[in-house]
Amino acid sequence: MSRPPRLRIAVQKSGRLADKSQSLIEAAGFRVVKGANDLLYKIENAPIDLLRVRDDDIPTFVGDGVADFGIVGRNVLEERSEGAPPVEVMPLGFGRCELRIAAPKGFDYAGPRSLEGKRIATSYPNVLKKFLKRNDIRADIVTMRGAVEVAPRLKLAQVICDLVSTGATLETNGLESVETILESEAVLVRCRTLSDPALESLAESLIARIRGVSASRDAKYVMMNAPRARLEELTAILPGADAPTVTPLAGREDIVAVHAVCQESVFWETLERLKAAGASAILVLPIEKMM
Ligand code: PRT
Ligand code: ZN
Repeated sequence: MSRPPRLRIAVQKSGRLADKSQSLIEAAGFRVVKGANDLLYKIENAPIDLLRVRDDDIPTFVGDGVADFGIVGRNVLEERSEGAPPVEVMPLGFGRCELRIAAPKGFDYAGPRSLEGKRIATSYPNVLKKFLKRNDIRADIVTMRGAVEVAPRLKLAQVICDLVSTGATLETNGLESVETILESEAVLVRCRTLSDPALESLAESLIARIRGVSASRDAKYVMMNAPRARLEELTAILPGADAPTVTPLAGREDIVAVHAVCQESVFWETLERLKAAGASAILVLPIEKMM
C-alpha cells in the first residue's frame, strides 16, 4: 500500500525569515516537530512536512513542484531566472525591506539617467537589469554575493543596489539611498499543480488559515458608545473598518453602542480623535482568529 500524500512547504532553514515563517505556520494551528534530520520537520496534526532550505532555493523548489508551497522574500522571487515561476498567493506582512540604489554621500543623483555608464554592484543582477531596461539606461553590473555596501570604498563600483531595512548599513558605509526599485516582504507562494490532487482541500485550508492569521495580526475589535448624531463622523475615524454593528442602548435614544473590526493598527491618536468626536467607553480588543 502506498503512503498517504503529504503537503510540502519550503521555508528558510535559518536566517531572517526562518523563525517568523515557522511561527506563522504554528499560529495557523499546525504543530511543528523536529524530524529525523534538519532538512525536514513534520507537522504532527496534519499531513504536512516543512522542507527547510536556503531561501534562494525556494522559488525553484516551488516552481518545479518539489514543494507545494513556500515562504520567501519577494526580492528572491523576482530575482529567480530559471524554471517555472511559482504563483504568489499572498503577502505575509513580515521581512519587509526595499531593494534600493544607493550612492556615496554627495553623489549628484538626478533620476535614473544619472546611472548611465556607471558601475553598479549588487546581489540582484536580474531585478537591476529589468530596472535599467525599463529606464533605458546602459550601466555595468558587478554581481557580488554579499558585502555589497563596501564596493564603492573598494572602487569596485560607483553605486550599489542592495536591500535596505533600517538604513543603518548604508549610513555606516557613507552611502545614501537615491532610488527604490522593489518593495519586498515575505510572501506565500504555491506551485501551479499540487504534488497530489488529494491534497487540494488541505492546501485550501492552509491558505485560508494563513490568510486568517495574517489578517488578524494587526486587526482589533473596537467597541464604544457613540452619539447617534455623530455616527458617520466616528466610523470614518476607525481605521480599515467597514460596516460596524450599531446597537441601541437601553433607555438612551441619543447614544448607541458601536462594534467594529478594524483591519489596521489602532493607535492612541485614533482613540483621542474618537473621544474628541464624542465617543465614550472605548475598548480595543485583540483578535485571535479570523476567517
Ligand atoms: O542562508 P540563506 O540563503 O537562506 O539566507 P540569506 O542570508 O540569503 O538571507 P537573510 O536571512 O539575510 O534574509 C532573508 C530575507 O529577509 C531576504 O531575502 C529579504 O527578503 C528579507 N530581509 C529583510 C532582508 C533585510 N530585511 C535586510 N536588511 N535581507 C537582508 N537584509 C540585509 C541587507 O542585504 C543589508 O546587508 O541587511 C542589510 C541592511 O540592513 P539595514 O537594517 O542596515 O538597512
Ligand atoms: Zn539566500
